[in-house]
Amino acid sequence: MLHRKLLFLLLGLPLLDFAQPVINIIPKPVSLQVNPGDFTIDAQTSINYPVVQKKLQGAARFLKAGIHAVSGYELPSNKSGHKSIELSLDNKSVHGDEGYILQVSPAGIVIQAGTEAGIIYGIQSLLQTLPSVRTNAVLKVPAMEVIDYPRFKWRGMHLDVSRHFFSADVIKEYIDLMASYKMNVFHWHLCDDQGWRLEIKKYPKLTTVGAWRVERPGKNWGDREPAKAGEAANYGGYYTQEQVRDIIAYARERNITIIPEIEMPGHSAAAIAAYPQLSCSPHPQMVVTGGQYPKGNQSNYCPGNDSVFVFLQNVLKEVADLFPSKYIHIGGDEVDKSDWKKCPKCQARIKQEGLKDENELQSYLIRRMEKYLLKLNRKLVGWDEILEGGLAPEATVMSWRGESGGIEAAKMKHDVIMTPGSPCYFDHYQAGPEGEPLAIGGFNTLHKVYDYEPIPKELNSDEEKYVLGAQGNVWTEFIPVTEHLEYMVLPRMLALAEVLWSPKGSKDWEGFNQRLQYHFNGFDQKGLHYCKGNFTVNIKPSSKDGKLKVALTTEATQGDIYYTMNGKTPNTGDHKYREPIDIDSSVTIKAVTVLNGNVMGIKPAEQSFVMHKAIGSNVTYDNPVSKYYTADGPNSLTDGVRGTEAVGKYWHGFHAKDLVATVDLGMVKDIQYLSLGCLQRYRDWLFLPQSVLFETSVDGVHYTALPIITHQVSVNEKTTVMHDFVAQFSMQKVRYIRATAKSIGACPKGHSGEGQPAWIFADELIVN
Ligand code: TNX
Repeated sequence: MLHRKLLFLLLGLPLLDFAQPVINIIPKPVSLQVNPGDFTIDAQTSINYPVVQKKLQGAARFLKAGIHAVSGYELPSNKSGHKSIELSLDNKSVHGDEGYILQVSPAGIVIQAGTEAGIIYGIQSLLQTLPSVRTNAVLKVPAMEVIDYPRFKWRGMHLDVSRHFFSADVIKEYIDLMASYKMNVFHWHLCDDQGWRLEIKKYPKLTTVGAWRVERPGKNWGDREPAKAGEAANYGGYYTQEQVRDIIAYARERNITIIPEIEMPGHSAAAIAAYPQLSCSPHPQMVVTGGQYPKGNQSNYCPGNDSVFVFLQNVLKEVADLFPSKYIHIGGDEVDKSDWKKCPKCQARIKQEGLKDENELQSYLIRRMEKYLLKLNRKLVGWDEILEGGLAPEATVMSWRGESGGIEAAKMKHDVIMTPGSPCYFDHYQAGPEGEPLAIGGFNTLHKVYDYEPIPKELNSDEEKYVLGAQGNVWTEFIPVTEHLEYMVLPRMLALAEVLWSPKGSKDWEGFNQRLQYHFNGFDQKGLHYCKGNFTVNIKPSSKDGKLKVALTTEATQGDIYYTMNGKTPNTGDHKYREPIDIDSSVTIKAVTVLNGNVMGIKPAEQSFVMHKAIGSNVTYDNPVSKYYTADGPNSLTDGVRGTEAVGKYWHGFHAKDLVATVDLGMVKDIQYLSLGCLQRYRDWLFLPQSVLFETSVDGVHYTALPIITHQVSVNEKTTVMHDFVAQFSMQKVRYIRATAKSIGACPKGHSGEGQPAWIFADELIVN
């Protein structure tokens, strides 16, 4: 831009602004051409469609409501004598079932498609050129021609309403959000161990009993102790069939198909609480309160029992009567089959049907369900565990434990929906994770989602057609409220929408970032919660020639990074980051991204460095460090980079064992200070060691022990504690240091891992 201006000034030519209006449509259209001029929608603009095309009434209503929401206008329909927005189903050249053409010129707007769905998508694109909320702005739409259609036909979002319940209104909000970004499948996870959420007329107890559980306010999922006999249930809810019908109609108007999931044979403890005779050993049980299951709790239906099949078929019949979708999801994941091993009825079934084992018993159940669903003219979808023990003949597989289940199924010529935990689980962290609300774990950033390619390399061109698309999954163990739900979905769903809609070759992270700003603005105006986490600064240390440097980067392609080295919260008055920073003394770096004068991200990134006499020294361990927590390499204890509040960063983890580390300083040095930093984080099973012993040596053979160091932090302390075990002594000559951190052994009484091995997390071993 500057160059052009300079050129014009030098040539003495008038300065013309050729800047084109920016169109921010997400997902990016297949083809978008901006033309000169624009069209203004005013209160008289008429929404026109051929009267014979009755199907367009819904779309016209949808457009009218969309314009009303941002302007207050009540646009007339089919009124002559004024400029118009024409909707038309006549165009046969539009691509596919969901494609559309949107033409805007100063004379008017035309949206053409082969189907009502395409018209809806044309409208969604049009709405994304307008303000997001009611303003007094002139509704000026840039002249353009958009030709658009999706890459995949399954563009899904899932929502678990069992672990936490969300009202019918929230479901509609979720559907609206999906529809804005042209997602078209809503996978509704309606039941699980912690609550049954769908009214079934034939089995009223599913909701009078199964929809309600004892709440443990303020307790994290894994810490919620099971319900005691007689305790009153006080959390829950369900959808009546009438509400469901209303939601289905609402979704249909937005081209969203709802796929209901009725989990079986596992994850069914809520149904069993309502009807204990459905399990292998019927005895009363209460709906599960969270991540802890009381002893003897039954989560599985008994496939040895014929009346279980009667029940499941009756339920599926009502579900199929209610939901018009071709697909019905029957779950099938994570079945602990040990109860079946002990159950005489299950064992008799295995014998009688000539099954090999309990895996085949699960397949037997799934196949029977598939047969029944086919009779109802429906198709079965299940999680990838339905592959174990043999796949039902026409089943569609949802691949969640990575992509291998999906690959296997596609090679067997079965349809597949990709939803691998990484990056399709939107219950995982997306930023920090420091500063983010507590999540189940994992780390799926916006960029990671944007980079996702649903067709695995392992599939050839014949096989890849079995990949119908992909889906973002939102499990809600850690997501109790709507604001949090919005935050987990926004903006990752927008990235997935672009992955699933836009042509593979047109991916454009930079452009996506730019377009995203319009949508962030809209979320702000609508009061929607979202994560600005891709602006969080990543502080990345690296050492070169024994010198420590740090690079500051962000996923977001916009904004400038500012940082401090004096402990203060950074802002635009501080250092602007230009190149990697040399670290030559102990310091804490804090950094933020600033865009248009606003500090972005969720929390300033922060990293401490500590310079000491063991930097770069080799560390050897008597008990190996866990392969899951290797930090940034074998010498993490002596790299000068301190562990942070995030478990994954710079800590070495030891499971069920003491930490015994020997550091070789390479030469004899004068020292008078030793410390070992450790982390306690109750909910992650990390506990401070009960004590730390330092021993020093000159020759690596004869060691002298310093006094044992203990601490005062309770094992029941639930807030995160970073504690340094410090020894100070008169100057000694030392080359070798041995640190022994004694594990507490097992997780304490009352902890969700009571009696099971605790972890030690350590960093840094400071020598001075
Ligand atoms: C695994 S994904 C599950 C769910 C949990 C989820 C948490 C799947 C088929 N089963 O029951 O909610 O992990 O991320």
